[in-house]
Amino acid sequence: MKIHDIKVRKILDSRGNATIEVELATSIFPLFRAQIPSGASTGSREAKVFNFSEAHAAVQWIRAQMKGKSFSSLVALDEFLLRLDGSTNKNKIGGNVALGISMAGAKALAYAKKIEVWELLREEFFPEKFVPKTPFLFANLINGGAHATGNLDIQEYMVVVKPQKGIEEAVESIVRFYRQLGKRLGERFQKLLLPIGDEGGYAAPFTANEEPLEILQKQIVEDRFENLGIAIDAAASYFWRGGEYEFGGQALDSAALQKTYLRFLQRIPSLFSIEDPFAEHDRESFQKFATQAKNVWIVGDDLTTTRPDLIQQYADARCINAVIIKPNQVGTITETCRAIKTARERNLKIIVSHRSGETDDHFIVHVAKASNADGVKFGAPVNERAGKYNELLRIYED
Ligand code: 2PG
Ligand code: MG
Repeated sequence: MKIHDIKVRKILDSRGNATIEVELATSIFPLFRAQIPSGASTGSREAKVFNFSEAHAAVQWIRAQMKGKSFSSLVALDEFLLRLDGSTNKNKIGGNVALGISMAGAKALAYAKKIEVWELLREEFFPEKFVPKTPFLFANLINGGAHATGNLDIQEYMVVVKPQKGIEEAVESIVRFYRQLGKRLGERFQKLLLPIGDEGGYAAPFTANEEPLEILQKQIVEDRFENLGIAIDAAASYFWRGGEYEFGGQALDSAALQKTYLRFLQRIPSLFSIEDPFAEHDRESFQKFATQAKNVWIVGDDLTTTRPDLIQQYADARCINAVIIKPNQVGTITETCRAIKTARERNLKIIVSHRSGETDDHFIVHVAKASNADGVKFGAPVNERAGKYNELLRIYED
């Protein structure tokens, strides 16, 4: 595949904020496009995000270097980009620009081979044999923290389907749960219309961080949802106030916050996974918590930012046993897949995730399928997020 031209345009994400779309013209006929999502609660070690004018300038320069070059694999294309950049955080070419070219390149290469994108990724990065699985479906149904107005410090309250009969049934139970939750919350807060957060989850006027957990647990039991669990993303860097955590209107030290989580785990039997329970620099608390909380997924996100070196470091220090994978945190699909491999070699659970500012591009579902991920994490199954569920239904169909 030979690169003829690269273009970047300004588009909107699901929050109505500007993001970019990269368009690749190659020796293969159609144009290949990739859209880049954006985060609200970002880890400090994520790849640099260029604004549109920076992205435009970067693309002019990259185009001059890549025009007329041929690539027969995604690794070769991404390695070329990595050499052009030469930094750890895509300072020079921008993580969003690099990812756009990488994703559009993957689409072009798959098209040329007449295969699906996930098949291309599997061939290049995950050729080993495995028993294919339907991933756990993490759906963020109650939004707090940086994703909503309201009093919740915890950013995400997720319901998790552990599929038993395949993808269609899994998606169907999320939809049913979401609708019934809306009804329950409407009655509880006596509102016809509930406020909605950035990821389509409800953002009702809860008064305590524990309240949504109790409501979700109650609904699982009373409405007899089988195979459902609960997960939270604390995104704790966002309530860290230089020395203490501001949580539920109180200033807590790390030990007190840890105790709070242990109490949640004891009182909410379906809760099995906690993402970013502590701020990204609070490594010791992750370690202590991991020894105390048994059979719990302790998930790194802002902590690890999809970087193979950080995943290795925190897995080896036993801070985490699961990891969030978001391609735009690191900046190319090759690095994303290497991050997954690093995590898998250390027996971490792998959850491929969307961002709070999403686009129509469903590439992450292909990353999940190619790598046989343990979980996928999306928002509520409505509006702009429905497309991710639809891509799941398509490519995980039996
Ligand atoms: C997270 C994500 C996705 P953001 O923290 O896990 O839900 O949020 O994209 O704002 O970083
Ligand atoms: Mg997170």
